[in-house]
Order: sequence, then structure tokens, then C-alpha cells
Amino acid sequence: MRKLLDLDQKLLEDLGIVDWGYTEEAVPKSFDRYESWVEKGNHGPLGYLSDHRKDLRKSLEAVKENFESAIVFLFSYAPEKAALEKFYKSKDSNGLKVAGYSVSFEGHDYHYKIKEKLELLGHKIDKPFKISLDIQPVLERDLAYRSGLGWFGKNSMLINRKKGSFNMIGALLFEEKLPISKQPIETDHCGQCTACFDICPTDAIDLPNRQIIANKCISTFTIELFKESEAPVGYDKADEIFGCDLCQDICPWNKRMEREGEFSIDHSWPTQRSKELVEFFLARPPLEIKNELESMSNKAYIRKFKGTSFERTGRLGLLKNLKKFFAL
Ligand code: B12
Repeated sequence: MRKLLDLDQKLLEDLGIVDWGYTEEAVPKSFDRYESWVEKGNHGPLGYLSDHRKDLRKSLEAVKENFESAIVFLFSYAPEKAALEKFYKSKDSNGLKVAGYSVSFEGHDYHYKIKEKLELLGHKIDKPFKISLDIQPVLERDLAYRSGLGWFGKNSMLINRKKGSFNMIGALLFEEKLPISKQPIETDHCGQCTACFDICPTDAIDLPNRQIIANKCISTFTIELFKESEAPVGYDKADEIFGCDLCQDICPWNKRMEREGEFSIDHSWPTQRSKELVEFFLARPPLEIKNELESMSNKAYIRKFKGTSFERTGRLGLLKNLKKFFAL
């Protein structure tokens, strides 16, 4: 990884950053692609992508007044994801699967953990900054793309040549230019491969446009819908109960990292919180999980999963995801 200003290299590594980029471009390169995606109704139930906030994504000026530059970071969860894959192969696994990010970041919702890290970096850089992390009206993959951090894969993920796609994107936005040299835009390295498209059980990938049809995506159904809703056709073929990594698991750019020993896999869970999540959802008979969720109040669920990714979807959301395992 290149040196960033006068920051200690070890600090970046300790924060789980595997690459970073810099851009002075406020305007995304793919706003038109986003707009036509919305026009086709591909955002499905995700109203925040089609309402008045859509046009705010035209420029970073809407999030940071007088925007002049951004430093964009990739926060990796590849090592924890690899540990999760090992777990799936062990005798303790109940066969159910969750998104790798949900048990990473020490078992906490990544929004909280990465926000803390970005704040620390912002204070070290010591210039007025604003954070962009998922919830702001920013096309973050485009921001990472124009910072030279990767290309848009056919699964629509931002793929980094060295670090694959098991990375979250977070950025600091500044109102002055910084003395940082820019990296060239990454070219496409998907080639003829269509593995992500072929594996998606719900046909959620619009291959020619490299986009996701949100209401067909297992991630939307299992994370974003909080109560009884109709599952996308094909969901019955999947083991996923919270998020979905299928189109990333199969990606050669993620497999390559593991093969080439990009990181070492620690078989123990980094924190008690991650371990608790794995034990609750992935290590006991699904019927036991269903019974426990049914006997718990919504409030008790929130108390139990406070600060984790599972808090968002709620008790009824999780029961909805589990339902197919008990249908007659
Ligand atoms: C809405 C959303 C979702 C929705 C919709 C998914 C989607 N693809 O849009 C749902 C709930 C399905 C979802 C799922 C997931 N998400 Co999400 N999600 C978002 C969010 C909030 C907005 C994304 C958005 O704007 N979509 C609009 C559509 C139009 O964008 P798009 O599909 O990427 O389309 C672009 C490409 O087609 C591109 N394009 C295609 N070809 C070309 C060619 C060129 C030359 C160019 C320039 C562009 C280009 O142009 C389009 C517009 O940018 C972002 C955070 C953010 N603020 O950006 C996180 C984000 C995209 N999600 C993220 C993650 C981790 C996930 C999951 C892996 C979670 C999981 N395991 O379940 C899955 C992955 C599913 C997938 N394959 O995309 C990460 C992705 C990190 C990365 N390395 O790419 C983000 C960036 C959050 C973050 N801060 O890290 N997500």
C-alpha cells in the first residue's frame, strides 16, 4: 500500500485498510447508468434511491459544500470472511449462511466501526472533513472507481485487483485539494467470465449493464425487508438467511486472494460478539433458532442484537428469512 500523507503506515493496516485512493472529481462517471437503472424500476423497494435524494448523487457538493477532494478507503473483511467459509465446512455448521460482513468488524454493524476509523483518520489528517459511508446520497462504488481503486465487476461490485471485493468503501471529503498524486482509473478485468451471473439463484444480475435488479436480489429480501414479504423466485434454492455473498464467493478475484495467501486465516472468532452471532444463527438446528425468535419480543430481539448488523432487519425480518425452511 502507498504511503498516505505523513500517516503511519501501520495505523492504516491496524484499521483494516487494504488500499486507498484519491480524487478531486465531484461528479460520478456513472450517474446516467444509475438514472436509467431507477427509470427501469430496478431499485425495487429501495425508495431512498429513487426519491428526491436521487439527484443529490449528481455531485459530492450535495454532501460536502465546497468539495475539492476525497480520500477513499477500502476496509477489508476478507480474513473474517475466509474464517466463516472454514466454519461452513466444519461439523458445527447448521448449513445456513450469512453475509460475511455481518460477522466481521468485531461483530458490530460496520457503519459504527468504520465511522470511528474514518473519524480517527480525519482528525489525524487535520483538515475539516465530512464522512461518506453508505448512508449518504453518494454513489460510493463510483467514488472508489474514479479514485483508481478498482473496476465495476459484472456482479456490480467494486473489485480491487489485489484485494478482491470483500471490502467496504468509506471516504473522507475535504474542501481543499491535498498534496496526493492520483492513481489511474482501473480497467476492466472480468474478461469473458460470467461466474457471478451463472450462480445467482434468483437471476438478480443484469449482465450487459453490470447492475443488480434489487427486488430480485437475496440481499434486499433478507436485509432490507423487515416483515412478511414475497421472496424472489429462486430463493428456495439458497441457504442464505441474512445478506448474500454468492456472486462474490464465486468471483475468481476473491478466490485468487485466498490462494495466493494474501491474508492468514485465523480460525478463532476475533471477538466474543462475532462468536455469539455465529452461535445464534449458524451453529444450531434452524428449528431452535425459529423457536427462540418466536418466543422473544421485538424489544428483546433489539436488546440482544443491539449494535450488530442483525438489529436493522429485526425479529420479524429474520423469521421471514427462515420461513422457507419450515414450509410444508
Ligand atoms: C442500495 C445498495 C444495495 C442494494 C442494491 C445493490 C446495488 N448493486 O445497487 C442491495 C440491498 C441489493 C445491496 C446489496 C449488497 N451490498 Co450494497 N449498497 C447499496 C448502496 C447503499 C447504494 C448502491 C447504489 O447506489 N446502487 C445504484 C445502482 C445503479 O448501482 P450499481 O448497481 O452499483 O450500478 C453501477 C454499475 O452498474 C456501474 N457500472 C457498470 N458498468 C460500468 C462501466 C463503467 C465504465 C462505469 C464508470 C460504471 C459502470 O454504474 C452504476 C452506477 O454507479 C451502497 C452504498 C452507497 N452509498 O453507494 C451499498 C454498497 C454498494 N453495498 C455494499 C455491499 C458490501 C453489499 C453486499 C455485498 C452485502 C451482502 N453481502 O449482502 C450486497 C452485494 C450485492 C451486489 N452484487 O451489489 C458495498 C459494496 C462494496 C464494494 N466493494 O463494492 C457498498 C458500496 C457499501 C459500502 N459503503 O461499502 N446493496
